[in-house]
Parts: sequence; C-alpha cells; structure tokens
Amino acid sequence: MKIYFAGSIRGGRQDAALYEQIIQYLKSFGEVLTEHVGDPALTSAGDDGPNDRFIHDRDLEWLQNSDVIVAEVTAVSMGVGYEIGRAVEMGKPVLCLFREGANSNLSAMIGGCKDIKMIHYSDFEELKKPLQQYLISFNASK
Ligand code: 6K6
Repeated sequence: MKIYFAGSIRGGRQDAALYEQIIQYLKSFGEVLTEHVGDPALTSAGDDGPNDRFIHDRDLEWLQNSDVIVAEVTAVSMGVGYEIGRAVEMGKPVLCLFREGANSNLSAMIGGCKDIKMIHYSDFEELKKPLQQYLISFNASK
C-alpha cells in the first residue's frame, strides 16, 4: 500500500514532530511516499526542490500514484487543503486527522466533505488504534 502523508510545511512547522511520529507508524502498514513532510530539519522557510513548479508537479505525481491519502489537518495549510481537494477529485480514499484542543478550527470544507473520513484525537497514543483500524480495513477491502 502506497501512502501519501500530507502535513503543513509553509503553513507552519509547529506539528513537525507529530508528523514524524505518524509517518513512522504509517510505515508499519505500507510505503510512505512523502517522508520528508516529517523531517524536523525542514523549516517553513526552507526548500527541498529546485522551484515550486518542480515541487508541485512531483507531489501531484506521488498523489496520483498513491493508494490512500492521510492528512494531518490541525495546522492550517493551503498546500494540504489543495492536496486533499485534488485527491478527492481523483477519487482517492482520504483520511484526515484533527487534533482537538490545539487552538485550531477545522475548515467546514474538510469537516463537511462526505468523501473524507475524519479521525478526531487528542494525542498520538489515542490516534494509533483508529488509524490502525482504518488502514487494516482499507487493505482488506482491496
Ligand atoms: C520546503 C520548505 C518550504 O517549502 C518547501 C518546499 N518543499 C516541499 N517539498 C515537498 N512537499 C511540499 C513542499 N511544500 C509543500 N509540499 C506539499 O504540500 C506537501 O506534500 C505537504 O503535504 C503540503 C504542505 O503545504 P504548505 O502550503 O503548508 O507548504
């Protein structure tokens, strides 16, 4: 199973350590195509590609090649919202993770989309079980 993990980069790196934990966990279920999103060395100001067009086109190709999209949506990010919208239009299964109590509001365009599965959680330990259940049942349905 190829997993596309989406998390905020230029939207802010306050949850980068959490992304890294989630990515490590996701790796026990399949291949994560976007491991760099959890890289603690990646700052909101940095860059890991020659230019934005390169990053956009490369990421969309990974999105197209993925089986499932897991997006952490607590930190508000234009890029993550864009990836989710494109993935929904591609007919890909999309799972969004939203951390309660993080002083962030979930967009109605994500929370209100019937094609997006949501997990609300309070910390990584609480997230593991529902995330595992989703990925196991997704794998079984293939
Ligand atoms: C790195 C640091 C600042 O800018 C960069 C550029 N590098 C990126 N490399 C890979 N994926 C990226 C990059 N910038 C954005 N993305 C994609 O958009 C990732 O897949 C994330 O899920 C999402 C983050 O969007 P923003 O709007 O928060 O940057």
